[in-house]
Amino acid sequence: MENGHLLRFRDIHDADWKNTGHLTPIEGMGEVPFAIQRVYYITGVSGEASRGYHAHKTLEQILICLHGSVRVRLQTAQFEKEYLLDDPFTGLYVGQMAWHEMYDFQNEAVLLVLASEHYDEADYIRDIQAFLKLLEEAGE
Ligand code: T46
Repeated sequence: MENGHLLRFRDIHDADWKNTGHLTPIEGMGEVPFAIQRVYYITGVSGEASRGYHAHKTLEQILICLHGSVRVRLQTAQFEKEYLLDDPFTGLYVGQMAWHEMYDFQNEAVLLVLASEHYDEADYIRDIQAFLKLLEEAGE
């Protein structure tokens, strides 16, 4: 799957959905193209704050905004793009070598992340210059 790909998840509901709501199933190696090894979520971020500012060497992740909204900037060898995540039925694929920044958290945003590996600080590239150098060395 390409960095920046937007996945659309199922919205299971009945005719009385305004009362009974929605159910969205997500299975590893199903809707998500990897076995899910870790789940975490980010809450309580103010609209002025931002997070991320790193890339991963091998990790694959899907970002889903369950409540509120958040903007995500992705930078890869191929493109630089901003995404607005504002519904629980859309997932943003962030794979290897994608610099990502999350900002403009609104309306008590809840950002859920499904990850392909357990947490490993050695997989992070936290220095933008080092990230750009790696892209250059890879000839991308
Ligand atoms: C991404 C966004 C959405 C852990 O101990 N376990 C974990 O699973 C994670 C993700 C983090 N941590 C520790 C490591 C740091 O001491 O929590 C602290 C903050 O982690 P990080 O700098 O990774 O947080 P964010 O919000 O900047 O970024 C994270 C993911 O790393 C990132 O890939 O997509 O959330």
